[in-house]
Amino acid sequence: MSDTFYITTPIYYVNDMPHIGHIYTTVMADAFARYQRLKGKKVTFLTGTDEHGQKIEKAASSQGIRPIELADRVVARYHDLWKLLNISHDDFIRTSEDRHKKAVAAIIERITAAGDIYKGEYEGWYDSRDEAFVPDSQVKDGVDTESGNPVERLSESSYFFRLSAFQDRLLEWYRANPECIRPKSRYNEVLRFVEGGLKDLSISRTSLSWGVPYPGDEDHVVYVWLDALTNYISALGFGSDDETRYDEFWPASLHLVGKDILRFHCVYWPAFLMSAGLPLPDQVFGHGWWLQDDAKMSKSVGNVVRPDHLIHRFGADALRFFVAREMSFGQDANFSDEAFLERYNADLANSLGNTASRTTAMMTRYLGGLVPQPTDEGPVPEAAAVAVEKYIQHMDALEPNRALEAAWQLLATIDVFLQERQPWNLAKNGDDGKAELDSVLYAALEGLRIASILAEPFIPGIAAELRAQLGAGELPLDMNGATRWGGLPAGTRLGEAQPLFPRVDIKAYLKEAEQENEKKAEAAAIAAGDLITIDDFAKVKLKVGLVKSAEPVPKSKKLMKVMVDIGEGEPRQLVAGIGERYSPADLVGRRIVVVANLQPTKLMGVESRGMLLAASIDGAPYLLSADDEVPPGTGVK
Ligand code: ME8
Repeated sequence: MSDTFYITTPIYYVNDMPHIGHIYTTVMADAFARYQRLKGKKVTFLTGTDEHGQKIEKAASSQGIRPIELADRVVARYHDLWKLLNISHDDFIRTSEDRHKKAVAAIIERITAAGDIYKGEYEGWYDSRDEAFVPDSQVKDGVDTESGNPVERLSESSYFFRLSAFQDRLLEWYRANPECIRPKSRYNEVLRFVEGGLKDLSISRTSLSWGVPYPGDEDHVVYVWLDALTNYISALGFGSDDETRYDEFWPASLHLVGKDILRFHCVYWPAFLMSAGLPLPDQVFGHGWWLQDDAKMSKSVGNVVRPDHLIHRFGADALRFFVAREMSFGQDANFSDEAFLERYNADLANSLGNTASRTTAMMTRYLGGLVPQPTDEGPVPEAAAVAVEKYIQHMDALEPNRALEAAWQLLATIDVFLQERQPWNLAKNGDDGKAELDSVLYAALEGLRIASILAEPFIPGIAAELRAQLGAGELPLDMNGATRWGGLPAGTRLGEAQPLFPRVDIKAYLKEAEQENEKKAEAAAIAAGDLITIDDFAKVKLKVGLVKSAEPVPKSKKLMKVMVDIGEGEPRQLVAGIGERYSPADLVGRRIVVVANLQPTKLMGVESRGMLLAASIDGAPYLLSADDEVPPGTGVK
């Protein structure tokens, strides 16, 4: 078995800010990378950004900046986010880097030499306003359904990759390597697709300038997928003067991707590599989709998705844990605050946090914080051995949620064991209870130490904190440390105890989340341009009016009939809901502000030909007034 492990995430587009989906893939890749390091593998973990193409060019121009400026901005966001989430990538590749361009040129040279590239005409739907081709799937009745622009059938010169010639070789590869695509359902999907036949692939554009220049033909740039997929070898120095890392780490052990881009990774990429005479990746895993309820529903309690907020409030590890534990790897899952909070309280605050804090508190109280010498640790060593074995099996089989389940079974065993043995009672029995007390607390400590190793790939920050609290901070951190019971030496002094995950009041949190979300929605509506123009405002004719007379509308508590001089000769009759705060005597002689061009209406059978303006405090009206020197009928702007 190889002693290296090379894992990659997709490189993310820079026309969009990172969101929960990008976080998910990267966190899972990080967990696998960390796990392989614990096993002693030499790991390279790569992530990065996909910066070329029309979408990015367009997004940049709509913001009035150059594509590279947009890319720099979004890349900075990714760097910050990965730091915040404790992502342990070894490299970050950007397709705008020279090392990448060199690798793209090198792979194209090899594919060309193999005779798999020819020049032809690419025909498609062209949007002349945006100066770009639009995918067939996006066109309906001669219109681009995304931009609304008209499109026309056009063709341009393009280089093509002879993908059609690779059908048999690809099918052979899939059949000889039934694990090369996972999960199984996706393997079958890809197989069916390729069995259906393959079309040659356009790999260059002349209608685009933001891309890797096509080697030897400056009219063309390399079209997106050949450019993007090559990142996996360009980061290893392929095509550079020094290919040692490429030689050491290629082929990749695992390309982790979302199911949306499986086909590119399982059809195009292996075909490019075959043509170039390069080894194929060991495995591509297409994970499922995080779903969230639509924006409207997200306002309702429990469906507010706010990863930034969750990280800020509960810490990176809580979010990392949730996404890893909640989603069955490979399937879709729904993201909701409610599910997050429930798991947080049950698995983190309770199973992990509470078991740890009870153990360390008893250690301090009964044993002065010094790790005791055990004699009989009960069922915990066996439970630990089982948990570790299952954990390793599931991690190796890419079932991270099940690996976590196994680790948490160990925590449950410790919890039940403490309940049964009741160290608080043993402590009361003086010397008689001492040997058992020592053993029980040792078992809990050692079980927690092992659990902290299993948890490390998923919650590295808290796992380190827990190890420090257990006095295990200096012990080597690797899987051997998990498989060996008794790693925590007697006499070790425990670190300072701190709560790991304080419990959350779910109801209060959700209420607060909902309120914040409403505020955000309002702000977003304003930001999105839900503003009125000065012309909109000018439609409302406001005038200063002098109240001539006022009387209550019969049978109404609130309504008042008011006659107002607004400079029209005859006073206007208005009906206003101000009777509870103002009497007729308060009103007569007052200068108020009136909406003069409101459609007339009837209130309690009385005609009202306008509206007066009042501030409203909890529904109670406070009239707006004008200074005495303003003549009735003066316009208000
Ligand atoms: O496709 N649930 O970049 P991209 C789970 N640049 N994962 C999700 C997700 C969701 N709702 N949304 C996104 C690209 N993802 C290309 C890739 S690779 C050579 C080029 C994750 O920014 C998932 O991993 O659109 C998906 O494959 C990826 O983000 C797409 O990121």
